[in-house]
Amino acid sequence: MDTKNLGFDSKLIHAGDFHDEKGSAVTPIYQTSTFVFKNAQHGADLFAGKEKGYIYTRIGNPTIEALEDKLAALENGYRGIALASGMAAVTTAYLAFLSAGSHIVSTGAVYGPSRGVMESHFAKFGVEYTYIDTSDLNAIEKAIRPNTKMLYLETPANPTISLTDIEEACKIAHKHNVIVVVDNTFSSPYLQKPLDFGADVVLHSLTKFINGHADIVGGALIAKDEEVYKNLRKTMIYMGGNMDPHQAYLVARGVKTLSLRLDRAQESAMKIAEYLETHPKIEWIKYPGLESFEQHDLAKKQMSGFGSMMSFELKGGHKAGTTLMDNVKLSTLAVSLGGVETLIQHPASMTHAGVPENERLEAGITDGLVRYSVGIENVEDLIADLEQALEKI
Ligand code: LCS
Repeated sequence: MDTKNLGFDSKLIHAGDFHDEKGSAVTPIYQTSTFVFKNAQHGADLFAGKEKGYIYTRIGNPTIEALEDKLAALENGYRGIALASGMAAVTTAYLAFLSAGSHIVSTGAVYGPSRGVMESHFAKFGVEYTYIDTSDLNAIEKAIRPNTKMLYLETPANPTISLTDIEEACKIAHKHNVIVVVDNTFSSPYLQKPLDFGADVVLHSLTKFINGHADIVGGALIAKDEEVYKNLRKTMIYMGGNMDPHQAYLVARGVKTLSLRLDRAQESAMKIAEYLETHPKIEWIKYPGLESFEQHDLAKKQMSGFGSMMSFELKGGHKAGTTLMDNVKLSTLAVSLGGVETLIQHPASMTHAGVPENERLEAGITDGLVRYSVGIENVEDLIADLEQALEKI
């Protein structure tokens, strides 16, 4: 169905989906590793790109392609690529555009392994890196060198919630012919569309808001144009980080309620942030919807909602944080985020434990920082849960 002129919610339901010849109402799962050629010439034509069709699931599969087309439609992109995990998307993007002697400038407070794989593996192959606070546009300009090939942004960043002005950062990067990749995991296309602000590639951990039900791991890359797409697709095919058809089916099912889930979650997040902001045991809280959030205006400029992710530090630092996490009952103590259930975790000892301490602190990931991903439970229950756990501190 041509969904080009439809609204976002209609695209969530219909973009990319198809009915097969047997009349399935939803896109069926093509759980097959390989596809039958009609004859030798047909096989040769498919390989030569003379005919459109399917060859082998690592290269392409109808169920996976349906999801890729949906994601591309949601992000206003040219085409999408679905991958086995968010990290497969990260490493595929690095591999596609970086090589020995090239340089990447990246947000310091990115998801730990996105930084870890650069410092431990890509560096081995001669890729140079600079991690900075990309919310400071001057710092981006200063960090770019003649060999810089990629500006990698995560906004809001995991777990500091700091924002980068995508439009302005893209202007700086493009002046120097630097490609811009934006990890849009924390917002999802419902709240932020980086390609509309000039980004070249959007990256997702589909594990989070897009799937939304904490039951699969997946990733995606959405390209702004054909040239970028072809490079990414070829890299994915060679690297082998493809998604599985059953995984694609689950993501395509989960994403249909993205706007409904996020509307509820962000409404609750605002109430919880307001509750925590005035709580005597809270040292500070970062939530883009709060007037006190230093980048509140930037959030209003590039996001259509403030999301459901927040981070806060308790008075009493790490010890107070662990007491809170050990005493919550309704909020689940687990990593990951963006699901229907509320999750709480401690980045310094969990998701960002692999980042060296000095670099972690420099990126604003303090020892007592607690990350909270608001789900869709009743907000009164969530606040009551926090209240009883805060009393234990
Ligand atoms: N990008 C961001 C912003 C993420 O938060 C994550 C995972 C990834 C990429 C990697 O995606 P994955 O391979 O896990 O699908 N973030 C996690 C987190 O904060 N807790 O557990 C995983």
